[in-house]
Amino acid sequence: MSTATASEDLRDLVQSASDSFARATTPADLENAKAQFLGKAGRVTELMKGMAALSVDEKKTRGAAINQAKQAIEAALNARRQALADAELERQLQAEALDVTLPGRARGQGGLHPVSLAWERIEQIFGSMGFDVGDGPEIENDWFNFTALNNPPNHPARSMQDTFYVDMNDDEGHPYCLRTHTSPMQIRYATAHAKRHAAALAAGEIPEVRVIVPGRTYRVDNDATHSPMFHQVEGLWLGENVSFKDLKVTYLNFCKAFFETDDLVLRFRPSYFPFTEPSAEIDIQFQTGPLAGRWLEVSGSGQVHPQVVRNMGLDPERFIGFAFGSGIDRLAMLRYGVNDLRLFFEGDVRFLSQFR
Ligand code: 2U9
Repeated sequence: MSTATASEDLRDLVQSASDSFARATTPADLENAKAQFLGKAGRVTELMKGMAALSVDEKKTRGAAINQAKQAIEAALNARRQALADAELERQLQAEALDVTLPGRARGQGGLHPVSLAWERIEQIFGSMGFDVGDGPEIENDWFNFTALNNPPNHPARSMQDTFYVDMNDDEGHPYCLRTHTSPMQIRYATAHAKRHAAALAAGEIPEVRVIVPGRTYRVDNDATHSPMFHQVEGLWLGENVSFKDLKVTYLNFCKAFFETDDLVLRFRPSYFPFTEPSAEIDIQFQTGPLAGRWLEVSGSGQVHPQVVRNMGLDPERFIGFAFGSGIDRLAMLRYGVNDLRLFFEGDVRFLSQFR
């Protein structure tokens, strides 16, 4: 074999390796191609083995030439590896590319539920008249939900028909229930403020209790005007000389602010509640607008029963005042012109989106 032929051979080998590497389009292809040339049974190893029969001088020249070819093949391999890695990176960048010129995906705008809107307005309006806002448990015991509020032991309100009972008894052996009104919280509120009251009394003052309690309440009831879960706001104002006149002024001012009109009148109709004496239903009549001329019942009310004042740990000879209870859902229906209570609880976006 002449030297010229031998080095031509090697050039062909390098060329053939480069071509083979160029045809590889994945790293796996490329590793296979590498094995054919640089592997244990590869063409370069074969050439090395073929040197066994050569003379020492020939081995030197031939060995150096093969080494040179091997280095060229390795350089071609590395270049191809780099090219494939670059291409892969480019492919990933393309796949993950963001088109910042695309229009954004619109997110539907949410809003408060009409009952929440009414609830917030109620807190704001009574807050401006000096009322604190109370908040308490929705699962109550018999004392706070019934007894403290002067409900006789066999009062129908306690019956299974009206009240959701919880399968667990309190210390007195009475079952817990879902509160049927927010009044139990007024009892809790007054009890929690007993120290403040005692301190004021010791200083020769009569402290006030002036609080509203908005919240969820529960009764076994379900039709167009009743829902098993509904919302109430109850107010309580006790002091030295808080009278029915204060009730009338307070509730009238509330209505004017809540309904955003001065064109309305109130009417008090005698009624009965165990926790108030005397008691009255409050009706309102708008003088203008779509509801004008009709008497609409909006609240129960009354002077707090002396026994209930006593049950709050206060002396009924010193503390007198009024309480009222209104349905927030009903107030919201009147305020926003909704004719079916059930619309509030169905979660239909077509209905709810009208209030945002
Ligand atoms: C205490 C003492 C008395 C709250 C009152 C009513 C009258 C009343 C109903 C109206 C519609 C409930 O949502 S409704 O079904 N409520 O008629 N509530 S007086 O009286 C109290 C509250 C707390 C300590």
